[in-house]
Amino acid sequence: MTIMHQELVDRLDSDTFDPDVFRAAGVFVVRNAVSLEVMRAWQDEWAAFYASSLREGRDVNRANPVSLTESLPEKLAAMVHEPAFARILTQVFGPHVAVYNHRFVIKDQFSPGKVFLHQDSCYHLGNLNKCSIFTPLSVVDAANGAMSFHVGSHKLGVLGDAGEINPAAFDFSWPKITPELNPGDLVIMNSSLWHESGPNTSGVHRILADTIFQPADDPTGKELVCGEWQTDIFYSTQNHIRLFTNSRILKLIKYEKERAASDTKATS
Ligand SMILES: O=C(O)CCC(=O)C(=O)O
Ligand SMILES: [Fe+2]
Repeated sequence: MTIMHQELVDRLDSDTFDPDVFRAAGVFVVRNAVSLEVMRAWQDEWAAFYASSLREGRDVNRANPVSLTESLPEKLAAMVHEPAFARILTQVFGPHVAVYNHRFVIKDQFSPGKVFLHQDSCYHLGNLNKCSIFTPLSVVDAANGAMSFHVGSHKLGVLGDAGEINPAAFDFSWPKITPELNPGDLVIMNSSLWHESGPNTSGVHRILADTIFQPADDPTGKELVCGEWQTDIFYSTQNHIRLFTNSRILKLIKYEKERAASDTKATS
């Protein structure tokens, strides 16, 4: 039996993770999942890292300003091994789980803007069976740019291009939720789910870790979280353009080069 939309919205926010609700909703808010002691250690580490390496200015990624490019200190890189994640993930993926990517997405004075409506799967390599766990190290609310999730939208799968989704192009819509989060809460999201976020207007830093997990049989896995590796082959997702002899991106680069060359000719 399928669970109806309003019932799903009511059931996807709880102290207890429900894998059936997650499968139907594509998103689940787990309250009080990580102990405050663990959270405090991560927050202290973040505060020290921010003060020493980020506060005076940082290398903002032009394609995705909220995505932190600076490499994380060891304690924050090791967040992926928090047992609270494995307890949730084994209910989604089974006993063998690996990390696809671990990064921070932040809204401070250098990247306060909104993030357009999109899904993540179209940016991923390997198998499509992936999900993010968002871990708030700060309070997250509409005023500092909380994320919104379109409940159930993952059911459409991958939409065939990467970029801003036009919800008006569909003759149905999804309930949109914008959960307020406190440190200790987690959001788990199917990577095909549509999501977006508003600007940070309060100035209170919005700090989220975004860790993408997947079954351990995926050859793009970076680190094992629990169980055993289920693959003998691995490849790096770094600079994936190099994996093609010809592609959409390579064509765009070629056209861009040709255009720049003809612009130079025209002005000389
Ligand atoms: O930080 C946010 O609000 C969303 C970031 C995001 O969805 C992404 O980078 O894919
Ligand atoms: Fe995203």
